[in-house]
Amino acid sequence: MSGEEDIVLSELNDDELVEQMFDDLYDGLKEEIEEGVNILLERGWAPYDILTKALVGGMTIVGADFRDGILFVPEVLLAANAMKGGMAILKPLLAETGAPRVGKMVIGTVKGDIHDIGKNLVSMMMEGAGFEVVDIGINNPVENYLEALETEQPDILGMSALLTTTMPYMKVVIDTMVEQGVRDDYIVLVGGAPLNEEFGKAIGADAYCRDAAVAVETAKDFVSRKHNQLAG
Ligand code: B1M
Repeated sequence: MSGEEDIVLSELNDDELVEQMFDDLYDGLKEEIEEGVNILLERGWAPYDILTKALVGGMTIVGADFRDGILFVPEVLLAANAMKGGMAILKPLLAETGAPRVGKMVIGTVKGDIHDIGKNLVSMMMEGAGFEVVDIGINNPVENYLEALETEQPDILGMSALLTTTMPYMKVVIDTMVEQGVRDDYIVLVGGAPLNEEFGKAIGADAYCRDAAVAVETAKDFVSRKHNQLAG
């Protein structure tokens, strides 16, 4: 361990630096993660590559050890905090593409669930692709979703859930939209690690999105179809 204190991030080559960032994320070292992100940017890495290869890559390792009981909630919170530090640097860069507004999305994590990293990533990528995003945060009861839809009038409703115990709540939201006669006014996209395509279909969503990149592609696809329908 003692040797690690001497590591100078800027002296590592790209592969070594990404490896080191995995370790730093694991150890919840926010400042080191921010420094690593800045170094990769200076070296000409695309913001999206830094996000997926260094940050999401590192979080995957954290997730596996959390599952296996090697890491516990406090450590994972620190890792999440370090990841957010890196994401904050990348956010404006991902949004900087100057793409014209292609649509609007309201997104939130469902009731009982406080995981927000994946949702935040989806929001960032959607903004980068030219969508206006209204993020209603975590732990949202159905009322919050309905209120945001009414106020914001988006094209898309996005819902995120990371727990097998909270994902069924997405159906509560969709069923309530059906009851109130507003389901077909919106494109409903759902995502989160425990979901799959079958689940998305079963609860009546328009699509399940495996990751943030798929969310962007799916959103673009549905919005252009909606606009074509309106034009026709
Ligand atoms: Co939690 N947690 N956690 N956790 N946590 C998981 C989800 C878990 C799989 C870990 C494990 O056991 N391996 C497990 C769930 C098991 C299950 O349900 N079967 C779990 C558990 C059990 C818990 C607690 C119950 C632990 C406890 O207290 N005993 C507790 C629950 C709290 C609650 O919500 N009520 C809990 C707490 C926490 C922390 C607070 C410590 C922290 C969250 C911090 C935060 O988010 N601010 C945390 C974390 C960090 C994780 C893991 C390690 C990482 C999640 C993450 O951020 N991944 C996670 C393990 C894992 O998933 N491998 C785990 C990175 C992120 C980029 O990926 O979120 O999948 P993801 O998002 C992706 C896609 O899924 C998709 O795009 C994203 C980007 O590509 N996507 C969407 C997500 N949402 C979308 C919405 C869309 C479209 C795509 O809408 C259009």
